[in-house]
Parts: sequence; structure tokens; C-alpha cells
Amino acid sequence: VEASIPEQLRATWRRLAASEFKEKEEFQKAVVRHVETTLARSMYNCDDAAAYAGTALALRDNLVIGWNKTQQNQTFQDPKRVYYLSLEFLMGRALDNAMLNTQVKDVAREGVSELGFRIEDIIDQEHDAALGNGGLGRLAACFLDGLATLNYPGWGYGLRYRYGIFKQEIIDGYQVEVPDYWLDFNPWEFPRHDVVVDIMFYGYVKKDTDENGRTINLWEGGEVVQAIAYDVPVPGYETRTTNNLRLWSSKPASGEFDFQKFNSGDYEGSIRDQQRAETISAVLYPNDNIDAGKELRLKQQYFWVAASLHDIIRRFKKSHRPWQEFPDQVAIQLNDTHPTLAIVELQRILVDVEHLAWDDAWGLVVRTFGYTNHTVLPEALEKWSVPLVQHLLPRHLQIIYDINLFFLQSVERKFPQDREMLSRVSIIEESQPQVLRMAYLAIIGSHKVNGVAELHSDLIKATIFKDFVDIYGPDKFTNVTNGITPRRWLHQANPKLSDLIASKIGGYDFLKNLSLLEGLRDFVDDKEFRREWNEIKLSNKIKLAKYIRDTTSISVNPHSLFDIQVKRIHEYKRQQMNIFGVIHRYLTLKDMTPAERKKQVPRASIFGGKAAPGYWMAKTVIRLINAVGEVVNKDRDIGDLLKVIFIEDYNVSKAELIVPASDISEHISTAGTEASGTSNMKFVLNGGLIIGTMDGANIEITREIGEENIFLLGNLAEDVEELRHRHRYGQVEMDPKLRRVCDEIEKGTFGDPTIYGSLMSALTTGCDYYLVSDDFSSYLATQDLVDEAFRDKDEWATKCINSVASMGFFSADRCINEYADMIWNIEPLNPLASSNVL
Ligand code: 7GP
Repeated sequence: VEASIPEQLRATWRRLAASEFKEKEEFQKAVVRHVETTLARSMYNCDDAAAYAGTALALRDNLVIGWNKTQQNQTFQDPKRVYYLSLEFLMGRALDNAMLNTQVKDVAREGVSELGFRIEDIIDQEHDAALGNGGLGRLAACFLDGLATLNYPGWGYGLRYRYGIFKQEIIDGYQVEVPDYWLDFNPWEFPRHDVVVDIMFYGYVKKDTDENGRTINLWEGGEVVQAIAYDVPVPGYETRTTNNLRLWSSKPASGEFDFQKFNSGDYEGSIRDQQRAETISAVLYPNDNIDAGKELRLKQQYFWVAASLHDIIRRFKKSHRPWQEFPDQVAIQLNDTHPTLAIVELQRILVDVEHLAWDDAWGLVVRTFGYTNHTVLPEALEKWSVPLVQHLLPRHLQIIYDINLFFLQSVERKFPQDREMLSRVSIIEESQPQVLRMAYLAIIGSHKVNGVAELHSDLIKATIFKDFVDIYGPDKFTNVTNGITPRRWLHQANPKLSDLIASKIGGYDFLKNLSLLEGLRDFVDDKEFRREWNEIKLSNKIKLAKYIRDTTSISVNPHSLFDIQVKRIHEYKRQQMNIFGVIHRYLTLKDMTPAERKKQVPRASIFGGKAAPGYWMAKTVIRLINAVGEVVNKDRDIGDLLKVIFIEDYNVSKAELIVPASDISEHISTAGTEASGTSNMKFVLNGGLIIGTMDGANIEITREIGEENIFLLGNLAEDVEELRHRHRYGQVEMDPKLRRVCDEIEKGTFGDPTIYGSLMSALTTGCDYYLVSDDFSSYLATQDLVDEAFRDKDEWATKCINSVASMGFFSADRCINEYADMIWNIEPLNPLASSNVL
């Protein structure tokens, strides 16, 4: 490419190249220019929203320059790249993150202040990019930050939903869903009208012969829609690398506008067809850990996977390497099974389009893909009905049959005569109708399969994927414990704490090497340091208390113990156990004399999280939390001793407010159900302690920070099966304290008890599948220990500081390096490697 441009022309372009602002005045000029020209406004009508737009556009100019250079550098160097395929990227806000990662926040703060604005107000104007449900989507976002910060050549590929996760409103205590139309003004995306891919659905398979007389399968006659790329720059922290997140949007294929209908007067009909194409990328499915199994969802998956692979292959082909080198240039990571069709699509392209022999093609496919599993919950494991796939992707179904056939043949060679094994591991489940087990296909088509925390990785090997360990041996399965980016989850969310830490341990290097937090140990006994530490926690709590007062008119005493559980509402996460515990606390306080009450530790129980719109039980839990709040918060006997708050519409930007304000946070899933959890890491990193079960990453957090610094409760994963068995055979009496709580609910203390019927019967006729009754007394006893510990402010601070010092392991950077070494086999790329970069 470089050689084709004459030197003189190159020199002219170089001379005129756009440059980044560094100084305040240049920044201000850019802001004012954007306000006056891009927005066509002026000093007289520049409100906070316009100031946000101007600031964001100024920042964006900077980002784009670095981003172009990164992409040019990657093109010239042509290293092996990793492509992270995820249906969800829960990015949150971009402006603050971009300012911090590119080190211009101080300049920007001063700059906007002289223009009459506060940087905090400007930051607050931004709409979250909420293209995800919960942990899985936020993990993908943390990974992008880690990849860029570590200079890995890595791209994200996802869908550009017009509607992100719904906005949650609470009306009369119930969750109401409101659409999240977020694209009104989004300066962080760049439509690439030149990057368009035709994607086909339906149609039929025609057999033909190629020039060598071999049979080939042609998939044709389907309906075509177009995928158009929208690119989002992802700046690393303190590096020249700015990576790319490419999101696909669907639109009708240009030839598809139905002129016949149009001319015959059916204008509306022709528009309807167009809208049908646009529907594909219209909405994020709002389910976390639940498989919806809807046709449109399958369409989304294929649309996104086919467009991404087309793009990846086009890039690979630029360097004219033989196909054999594909896995040396390309690693593709499957974020859960949602992109599993990529395995089939690549095999189809290699065999049907590129005419490679089946086995050669398959060898390349397996070397290319890695698969990450994020859950063992059976209701979340994807299964697609065979007739649906047959209809939508007829050629892909044939290929899946062949993959399955060859796989089963190899299994049969290894385990002759084991018929049961064959039906157990077959991709096709013999149900009515037959379904495809996507996780099995993902395992068979990948060279590595990983879980996201040690316990979880062990569990998948011992349970849902046991047969595959027997077939492939244990080396195909590995663990990569999740991590979080300390840039967003410490530096951005908790600037005061980040600054304090930096002032003690020699600057901000810990943001790139989180293990340096160890240095904090030297200051554990430093009185002044502890005072500053506590002051920061208090100021974060005051900020949250103010937010709660402004939005709910409930006053929370900032000196009370802030007990926080924020995450998607799900039975396995056991928000119900938490609220039952709150009711128990309330009843206990009511039983006390005023003198006894005075001795209690005041507590604010704070909840937040969305329920899937169709998940009735989860919605009932929200209703109960709000009803308990109604009763408790106005009870004069109780006052500050107990407040119950449900924060509406929990999302990434609210997490940034909430996480730094916790004293204790709850991670109390039934042992063996939470694959990892990542908010547990965020809370501890911000100087909060946690109460939790021996589940997911809680176990490794305990190992890192020490048992003395965590409040553990409940049964172990290894005992869950036996306990459930006892419930099924009616051998368990409900815990008496839980019985009393249920009686109170059934008496109508929290409103019409029939509302909570399903919740109550889950504990009884539902056999208490999540073992609330089994863990309840342990939970209450552990909460008592929390109260006791909180009384000793000194001891508490010691625990917090020592814990933060031990959190280095949970950086997304550690996690990304493990993927890079063990699974992707990629190296960082020096962002300044190419001299030809413009
Ligand atoms: C989540 C897990 O529930 C959570 O424990 C983990 O920390 C997170 O992934 C990141 O690994 N899983 C999902 O969000 C999910 O929807 C089903 O999984 C596909």
C-alpha cells in the first residue's frame, strides 16, 4: 500500500496530518469549534448537553488520530490478531474513560471550567452504551480495555442494537420496562458505509460438480440482508494503542427494495420488508443466564457471525498467505455459545467456497477457535430446534450433521460399543423436536475450552462436559479466572482512592500492574493514611446517600453500614435470601426494647438490578424488596437502624457510583451456580468487604485476601446435590427463622400475600431448589459477625486495606495475558513499530 503512493504526495499528507491536542487552549478551541460548527450553537445556548457534545467531539478527534495510527500499524505489521466475538459489550460511558486513558482529564477539567462548566456535570450527560445484560457483557468490555492497554492486536465484534438493555422503572413497587433508545447522539461510533456484507437466510442447497468433477454444495435462493459496520474506538490506558470494536447493523439489501410492490401501489408492504431487515439488529434480548430460543435471536447470531467472519477473512486475504496459515494469523474467541455458528460458517466457506478438503478445513477451524463457558445453569445452555435451523440455514445444518458424524465416529473408535456415550455426546439431542446442543458443537470445534473461575472450570469438567474430558483428555479444558479493568473500576469510579493509593505507592503504575497494590501493606498502620482512607469511603457513601435522597426521598445515614447487593435479579443469586434476612432483622429490632435497639449497628440494605421481563419470580422479588422498604423505612421504632432501598435502573454508570460506597456487598449464590462473578472483585478493589458463599471467584478472592478478611457462609458446592435430594424427598424442615419470616409475609405485613405466592411455594412445593432454607441460619449468623466487626472501625479498616493490597490477581490484564499465552498464542504489538504510519 505504502509503495503505491508517490513520495511527494506522502510528504504533503504528512505535513497536513491532523494532530492531537495536548494543551488546554487547543482543547478549548476544539470544544468551541464543535459547539459552534458541528452543533451550530453558541455561548448563548450551550447547555450541559451541548457542552458534553462539544467535549466528546473534541476528545473523539484525539481518539480517532491514535486509532487510525493503531490500525495502520496493525495493517503494516500484520501480526496474529485475536477477535473477540460477543453478542454483548456492556461498555457504559465513554467520555470519562477516554479522558483518563489518554491522560487529558486534568486539561479537560480546567478547560471546561473556564468555559463555565463542571466536568462532572458534563460526564453525567452521557447515555450509557448498554449493549449487554450483566456479567458476560461487562466482562467483554473489560477485556477490550485490557487488550488495548497491553497493546494486543485485538478486535471486538458484536451487534449494534438500536435498543440496548431496557430502562427499568419502578411503579408501585413493580418493575416496568421502558425501551432504551440510545442512538440519538452517539459520537463514539463511526458508520463505515464502505464496509457492507451481504448475509443470506433461508434458501436451499443445490448439488453441483466443480471443475475437477467433485461434488459441491451450493447454498442459494435465500433472502439477503446487509450488514453495515459501525466502529467504536477503544483506547488503552497510557499507550498509543487504540483498538477497534466493530458492531454490525442490519439494513435491507440494496436490490431488495420491492419495486413491484411499490409500483403496484403496495408502498406499505415494501416498507414492511425493509423494516423486517432492520429488525435483526433492533433489540438486545434482555435475558441473563436464560436461553430465549427465539427465531429472531438465531437470525441475530448468524447475521453477526457471518458478517464478522467475512470481515476477518477479507483481512486475512490481504496478505496473500495460504489457507494453512489462517490459524497462525487469526484467533477467534467465542464468548459463550452465542457465536458457535462461526465454527460452521468457517467450515462452510473453506469447503464450499474455497474448495478445501473437509479434513484440512476442519483442522484449520479447530485451531482457530476457543470457547469460553460462562454458566452451568441448565436453563442457560443454548439449544436450537433442528427444524428451525433447517429452515433458516439449510446448508449449515448439513455441515453440522457431518461434523457430528465424524465426531461420533471418532468417539466410537475410542469407546467401541458404548452406545449410551454416543447419544450423550451427540450434538443432536433426540427430543421432540430434535435440538442442537450448541455447547457441544462449540467444544468439538475449538482447541481450548475454558471456564471463568477455578471452581467453575472444575465443575464443567466434572458435570456438563464430563464425557468430553474422557474423549479429548483434560488438556483441552482449562481455567482463566475472570478479571476487571482497574482503570474504570478504581481510577474512574473512585478517583479519590486511586489518588490516595498513588500518593503512597509511588504513582499510578499500579493501574497497569495491579500487583503493585501490595505496597499498601506498608501503610496499614499509618494513622494519617487510615484517616484519609476512611474519609474517602465516607465521602463516597455521602455521595450515594445524596443520590438516594434525590431519587427516592429516603434519607440514609451515611454512617450506617452500607450493605449492597447489585446484580441481575435471579433465583440462583438469592436476592430473596437477602430480603428475607432484612425482614428477620426488622422483626428482631421490633422485638427489642428501645434501650436494646440503641446498641444495634444501623444498616442500609441497598438493592439494585433488573429482572428479565418474562421472569416472574425475579419480578416478584423486586416487588417484595420494595414492599419491605415501604414498611420499614417509615417505621418510627426503627428510624436509622434499618433502611431498605431499591435503586432503580442499575447499570454501569450507577455501578460506578455504588461500588465505591459499600461497606459490605453480598455475593451469596447457591454454591456451584455463579460461574465467577466480577462485581465481587470490584467491591473489594474499592475497599469494601464481602459476605459470600464458597462460589465462583469468591473462593479465589478468599485465597488472595485471606479468610480473616471475608465473611463466608453456607453450604459447599459438593453438598448441594445431596441437600436437593433431601428436599425432594421431603426430609427437610424449613429453618424456623425463615418460617417466621414467611409467616410474616403470609400475614400480609408487606401487602397482599397472594402477590408472593410463587416465592413462598418455591421454598416448599418447589423443594427450595436454591437451598435458601439450608443456608439461612448460616447467613444470619454471618451477618451478625459483620455487625460485630463493623463496630471496631480500626479492625475494619485494616481488613479493607489488606484486602485491596491483595487484589492484583483480579486485573483484567492478568486474565488477558493468560488467554494470550494459553489460548490465542498472540503477542503484544509495539504501537510505534511502523515508520510508515501517517
Ligand atoms: C455470567 C456468570 O453468571 C457470571 O458468574 C460471570 O462472572 C460472568 O458471566 C462473566 O464470566 N454469565 C452470564 O452473564 C450469562 O448470561 C449465560 O451466561 C450465557
